Amino acid sequence: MENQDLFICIDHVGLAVPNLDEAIAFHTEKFGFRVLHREVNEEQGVAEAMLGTGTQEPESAQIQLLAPLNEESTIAKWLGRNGGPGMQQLCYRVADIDAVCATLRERGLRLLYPEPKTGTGGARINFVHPKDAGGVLLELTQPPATPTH
Ligand code: CMX
Repeated sequence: MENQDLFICIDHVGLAVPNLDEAIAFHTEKFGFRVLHREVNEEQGVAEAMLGTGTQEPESAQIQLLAPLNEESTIAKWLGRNGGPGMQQLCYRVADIDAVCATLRERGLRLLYPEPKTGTGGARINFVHPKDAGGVLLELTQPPATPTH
């Protein structure tokens, strides 16, 4: 892939939080964000909410609140290591995740999954290992409505 075809935009920033309802209350009451979407993703071990200003159509970069479903959750582990809530990931939106993953692999970066898994709203997702992305866990997401070709 050509460099200009890799990423569309920043899709969201993911914040790890111990309690989803408390974090939603904080971000809506203090910052005026609106809850645009909520779901539980058992495979990822998270209860999550997507927040935005609600003033743009389509909504631009969103805030993703990620709370652990159990102690084995990646988010529980992250919260324990970090000592509390914080920024767990940065997510880029892509149009063709298979092509992007193949290109990044060719460039020597480690993708966490051999094939994309299911993320927010049925998106296809994968992650670049934080050690290969400047110390940031980098998610790639292809929203369901995005044509692959
Ligand atoms: N950001 C930056 N660095 C991170 C990190 C993160 N989110 N998570 C781990 N690391 C670092 C650790 O600090 C550690 O660094 P050191 O070796 O210097 O201490 C290194 O990566 C390896 O850590 P680890 O304990 O061996 O690895 P983990 O078991 O914590 O797993 C990772 C790390 C990235 C493989 C795991 O978090 C993962 O699979 N993430 C992808 C899935 C995910 O995050 N799901 C929740 C969100 C779901 C969604 O967005 O929909």
